[in-house]
Amino acid sequence: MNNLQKVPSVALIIGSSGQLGSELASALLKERPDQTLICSDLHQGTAPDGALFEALDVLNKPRLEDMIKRYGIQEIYHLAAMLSAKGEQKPEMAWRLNMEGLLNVLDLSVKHGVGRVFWPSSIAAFGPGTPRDLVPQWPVMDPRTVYGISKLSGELWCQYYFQRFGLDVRSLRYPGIISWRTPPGGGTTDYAVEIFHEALRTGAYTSFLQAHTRLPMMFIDDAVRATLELMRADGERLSVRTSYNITAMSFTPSELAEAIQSRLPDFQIDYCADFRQAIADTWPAVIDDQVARLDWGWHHRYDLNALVDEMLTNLAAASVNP
Ligand code: AKB
Repeated sequence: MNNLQKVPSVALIIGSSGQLGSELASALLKERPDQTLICSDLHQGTAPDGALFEALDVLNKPRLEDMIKRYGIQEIYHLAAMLSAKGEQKPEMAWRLNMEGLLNVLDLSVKHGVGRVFWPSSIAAFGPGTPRDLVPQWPVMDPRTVYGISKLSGELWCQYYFQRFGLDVRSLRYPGIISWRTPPGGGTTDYAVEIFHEALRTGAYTSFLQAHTRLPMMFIDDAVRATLELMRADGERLSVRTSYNITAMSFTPSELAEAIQSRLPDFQIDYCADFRQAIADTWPAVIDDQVARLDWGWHHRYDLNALVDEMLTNLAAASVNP
């Protein structure tokens, strides 16, 4: 079987207007230009050339079912979720969207024979009982946010659907994702994107996390590539059916600011921690992703310096040619 034949020809992204979904759509089309790709999000949005767009609330199960049947969906990327910081402000809504949305996707995938499902977990699934440094694949997991609880529960549901119904559902525990095209929305790691916009716009940034808060992070290109590599990996090689640890780098706001200052010497940072500090304090600093490296060959390409170069170069170019 050649590589193209391994890629399903009808795929659905749920949450395609978000930080990851928007870039994943382009990557999927590049991988298989002749596929039918349906992008969907809560509100009417756009899809890259070659893809279709349908408005979809993942909590509307009949509508999701209709789309799966109508298009003959073979692969689903279910990315719609409420992130950690926003979830603490709307806990009931976060739980409902994150859990009921996932259960709708899992249930309908079994019912209609969807071949493969991707669902993202997060470092938010860890908690204060998890080792802070070099978190192994199977540590204590005691999340303290609604988002984190939904991620841990979701991981177990994914494993349950795999074991009980044979649904080929795959998952990654993303660290903070840093992108320049589409911003994140409502996370604790969002400072690491905002800082670049403000560095170029005003030359100064006030971080909502303290200077020495170290968190795991990844550049968007690595996150998209990891997703596709996991989805194309031989299922026999996957020893984890909850969610794989993956990482690329860990840094603090002050280390990120220094890296920006080495390119923009006038850049100023100060610190005014808000409620997101308490969330970050329950998350680990460094992740051990050797199981992903062994099982399906994961390796990151972007370290802190490469990330800062990409962000500043691309954001500066985008502000000249919006
Ligand atoms: C968040 O900060 O909530 C997300 C995440 C780490 O899952 N970026």
